[in-house]
Amino acid sequence: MRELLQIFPELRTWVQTLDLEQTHRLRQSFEKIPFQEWQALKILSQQVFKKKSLSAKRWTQPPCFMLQDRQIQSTLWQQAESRGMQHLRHGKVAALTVAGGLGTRLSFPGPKGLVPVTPLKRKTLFQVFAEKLRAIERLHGVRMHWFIMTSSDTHEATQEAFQKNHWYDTQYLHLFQQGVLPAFTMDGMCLLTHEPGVNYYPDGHGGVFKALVSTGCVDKMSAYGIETLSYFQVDNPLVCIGDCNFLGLHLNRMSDFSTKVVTKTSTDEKVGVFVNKGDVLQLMEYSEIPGYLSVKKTKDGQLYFKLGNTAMHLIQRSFLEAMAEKKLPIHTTYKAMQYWHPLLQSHCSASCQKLEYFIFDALPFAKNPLLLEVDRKEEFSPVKNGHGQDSLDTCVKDQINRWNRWFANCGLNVDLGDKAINNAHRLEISPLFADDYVSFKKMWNALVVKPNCFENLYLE
Ligand code: UD2
Repeated sequence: MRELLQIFPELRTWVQTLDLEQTHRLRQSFEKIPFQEWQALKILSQQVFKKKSLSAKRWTQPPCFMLQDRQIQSTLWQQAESRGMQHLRHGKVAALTVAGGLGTRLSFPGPKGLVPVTPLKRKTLFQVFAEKLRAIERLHGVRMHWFIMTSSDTHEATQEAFQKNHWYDTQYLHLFQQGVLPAFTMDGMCLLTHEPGVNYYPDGHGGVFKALVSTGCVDKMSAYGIETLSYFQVDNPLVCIGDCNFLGLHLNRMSDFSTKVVTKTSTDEKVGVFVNKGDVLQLMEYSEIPGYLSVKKTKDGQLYFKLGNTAMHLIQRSFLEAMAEKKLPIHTTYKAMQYWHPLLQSHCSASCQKLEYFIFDALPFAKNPLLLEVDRKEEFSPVKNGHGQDSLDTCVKDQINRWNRWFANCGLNVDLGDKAINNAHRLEISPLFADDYVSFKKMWNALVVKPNCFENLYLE
């Protein structure tokens, strides 16, 4: 404890009140993190609100395969699809979901993956993803391994839910826990528990690299012959997990790390944006980009930095492995947290410093990173907030709109009028029936008996 008290002298008085067993427990708790790392974290925690000087003068718009390029470069687009399909059908692709977050912002008591999101069947996000993966098996004749990163907050409940509901074949399901980081008060004291011990928190989705290696998941991927991971966040039920066009472009580019982007809807949309710093592609998180850059416009009045991060990536396994050795920057966010105050000898709640790694800080190390613009209406409607933007309401409405559009594109008269769009319980199409318009059209046309009423229609 002596060295630790050199880093945290504010604990000295309190530690003297502890008996041998308590002191041993506290030391063990601190030893989860190497001593050198504690020194670095302490220094970081004392740089509160120190804005990093961002020299943005060489920041430019990065190249991106935009929606209109699908027509302009249609041969490339089709060739990419067949290459991606081969890769997927040879079992070289697995799914990787980051699901360490709770549904707190939705006032949901458990893991976000257990939030019911579909309009009629109230399927959870995990069930929707499982059906998407089973649909890939039906379409391509290949069973996809699914790696799910959980955290100390979500692991048990997630594991229990999959065991109870049998959403996915356990032989192809791999849950692994991410690492942890401490948190600090605004004056640099690490948050403790009354046990006594250190309060640890999930280390951010950037913890995925180390966690995949330390839990042996990367070795499993290698043994299964998996070369590419289709990475997505647990909050977006519109994700297209087995996107062959995206896969083909990623492979053609020989990219380590590719991302789907959507054009930002407004300057205050809470998505990070891609920038080129010199010729290095990086992501500026919405909470960290300087205000004047987030509102910068082009001559024709469009946002200059408009390519929003959907957090849908294709990542090479070899790159995941390499990144586990790298030191990623630690990001600090400020949030109300509970902790035991050793000097006041009481429980406190105050705004504290939460530390996280971000996966997209791996971008500067990635070879040939690719950006692909996608249609937000078809692929991106995350559930983050209780109300307003990116809420359960907007997500249910976007799912209904998407399915109505498929019917309308097939020339079916589904004029459900405004009532339907506002009434979120009108129809639902399981990914097992179709997970995109092309397969919907094929499946619908193949239906011998076609339902003629869409009220509460469910197709599976
Ligand atoms: C994220 C991106 C934002 C944009 C948006 C798209 C960050 C910091 N911001 O915003 O730029 O791409 O998504 O929807 O990523 N998670 C873990 N473990 C952790 C922390 C998070 O698994 O320790 C997961 C969490 O379950 C969620 C995802 O990562 O699915 C992103 O969570 P967030 O709340 O950190 O970021 P968010 O959604 O505000």
